[in-house]
Amino acid sequence: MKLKLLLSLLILATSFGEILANNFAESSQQNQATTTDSAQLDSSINAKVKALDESIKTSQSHSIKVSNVHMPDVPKVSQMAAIYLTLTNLSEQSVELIDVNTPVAHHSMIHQSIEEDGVAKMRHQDTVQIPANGKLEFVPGGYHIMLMGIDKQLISQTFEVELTFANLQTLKFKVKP
Ligand SMILES: [Cu+2]
Repeated sequence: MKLKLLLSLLILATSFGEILANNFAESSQQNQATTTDSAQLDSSINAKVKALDESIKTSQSHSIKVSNVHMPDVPKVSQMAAIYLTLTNLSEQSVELIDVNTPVAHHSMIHQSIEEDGVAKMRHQDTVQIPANGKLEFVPGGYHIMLMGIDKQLISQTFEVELTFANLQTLKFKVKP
């Protein structure tokens, strides 16, 4: 009698164990499936971003000329730097600059220095226009490219800055410290 009970308990325990094992196998399979899905999604997103990147890269702006590039020495304690330059528009249409990027800084943006109530301030500009057959000068006290969170190591060597215009054409120029 006791042996029978023990035996049935054992059977019960064994089948319970099997169920557990099966459930575990199933759930780990599901996990695998999810991982594969997200990996596929990732690679398809990456492919799209890359394609977009390529299409922008192959479309360089020829209507804008960059000159007078200079960057004042960056004080040792500063995490910021300013770049000055002249953008000349050789086309018959005004061109809008919409973005600035460089690998040497966390953030790069267009700033305009202004004086408000006798206080010097810097105002962030989302975009700036370079007039048709004209130029836009980035000079101290006016427009500048502001680099924030700079990498001191990278900025001490020649580095590249990329401008993006409203038509998504880009233009790269070098800054020599
Ligand atoms: Cu600034």
